[in-house]
Amino acid sequence: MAVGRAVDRETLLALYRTMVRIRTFEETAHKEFLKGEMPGFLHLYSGEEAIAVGVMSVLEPDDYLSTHHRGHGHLIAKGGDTKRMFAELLGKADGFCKGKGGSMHIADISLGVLGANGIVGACVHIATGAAFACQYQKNGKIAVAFLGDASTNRGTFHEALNLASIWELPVVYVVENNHYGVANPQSEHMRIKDIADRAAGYGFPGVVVDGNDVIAVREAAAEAVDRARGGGGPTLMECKTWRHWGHFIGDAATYRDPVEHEAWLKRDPLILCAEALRSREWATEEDLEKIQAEADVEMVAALEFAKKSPYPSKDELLTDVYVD
Ligand SMILES: Cc1ncc(C[n+]2csc(CCOP(=O)(O)OP(=O)(O)O)c2C)c(N)n1
Ligand SMILES: [Mg+2]
Repeated sequence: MAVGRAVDRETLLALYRTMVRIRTFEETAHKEFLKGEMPGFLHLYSGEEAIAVGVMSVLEPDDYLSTHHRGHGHLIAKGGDTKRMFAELLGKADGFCKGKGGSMHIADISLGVLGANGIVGACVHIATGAAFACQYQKNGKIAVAFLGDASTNRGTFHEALNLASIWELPVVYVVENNHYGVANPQSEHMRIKDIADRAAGYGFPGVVVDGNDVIAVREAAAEAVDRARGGGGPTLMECKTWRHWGHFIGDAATYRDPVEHEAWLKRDPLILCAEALRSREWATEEDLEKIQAEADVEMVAALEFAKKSPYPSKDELLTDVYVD
């Protein structure tokens, strides 16, 4: 999704549309999972859509990204086809990884998506390596890593940031701080309030961003992306946000304060973006309803396509698994 930098009517509508498509994808997957029709685990991105959409709106189509276990939104925002995504979630042959990756390992190299990843924090080193390749090849591309708050406690996160700093790599680290690592609140897994402060230890900028405000995310991302592409090195963007559901489907999230949860729900990124569109008189209620209706139609058709897709044949079992 490439749109101009200025937030005009068309741009904001495009951002809203992609957020609605991600939310509708996630809620459709949620219902399907609860019917027992989807194997594996699903970590829903609902509530965090403004981050993927805001960042992706200032990337070039062939820039790289790597993401984590909560990665559906990143692929959709980068242009991933929802039919092939549902097929992947169902383990079908038409999926992005021919059904072998599933929710946590969706990748599409043609879109620059180096993969979701079930290993917490692995996306950090993968994006850092990709950024090194971009610099080495002088191809003008950059890499972005999307990671969670808890994954910034891994040793490899610090090693990667140090190297990225020393080599001035064209990389942006986007921390999606939803304030929990599974059931552990941030206050119990680190002693600092702003994860952006960690960038100071490596001598590059760290910024705190309202992760539920797509315009704020886009503005901060534009600056970080320009710095990376212009040879200025990395940036750490900490986007404060909240997941609507538990860590994965099946986690009732009883460890969260219901009052805090309700307060965050009022700041749902879709609600904030719809308000921004209404207050500028850029969209009527009918416009917003039409966007939702289109997303509903898309996801029904995408799920239907995925259900009809065949399972991979047995002789495909080891294809694309080993490299000679
Ligand atoms: C290396 C590693 N350690 C632990 C786990 C188990 N695990 C899966 S998700 C998760 C928490 C991740 O929290 P955060 O990085 O904040 O991302 P969020 O789920 O909140 O988006 C953990 C500990 C794992 N998958 N990989
Ligand atoms: Mg988290």
